Amino acid sequence: MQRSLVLLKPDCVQRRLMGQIISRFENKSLNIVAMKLMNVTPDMAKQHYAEHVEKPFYPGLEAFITGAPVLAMIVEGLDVIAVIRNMLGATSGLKAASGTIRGDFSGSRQMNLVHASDGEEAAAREIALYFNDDEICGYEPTLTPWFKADDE
Ligand code: FUP
Repeated sequence: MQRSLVLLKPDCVQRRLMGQIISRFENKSLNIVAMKLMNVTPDMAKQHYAEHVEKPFYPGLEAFITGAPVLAMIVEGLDVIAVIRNMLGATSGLKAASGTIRGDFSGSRQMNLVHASDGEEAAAREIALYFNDDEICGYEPTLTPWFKADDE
């Protein structure tokens, strides 16, 4: 099992799309093991987007991500990092394929609704940035035998 840090960004919260996005993850049989509504501080934003801090678009990105609450989640599943990135679609909602979350709901490069970790190292770093260990509620779904075969 793998874990990914997912943020429903301020545009998702403000546009009342949280339920629809969470439903997509539940429909895919993914396991939500932590969740909290929170404000991202400028300091957290700089840590989260460390690779982008020097880029021209960073000030706007920080203002956006700190401008209203986010819903932070840890989502668990087989190959969940790649599975969720595929569900999100391309970074820009203008380029994301129809049927993906961004393709269906976003018409913007910045306001693309959802963040998800892009690799195992990023997932570990981002999970530690947003959650304490005692906020993570791992559990075995009782439907596991109907979600996947024993050898998967
Ligand atoms: P992603 O991994 O899909 O979140 O995308 P990136 O790490 O490339 O970018 C991080 C965030 O910066 C994206 F959610 C959108 C935003 N961004 C801009 O606002 N302008 C840009 O030119 C590029 C990215």
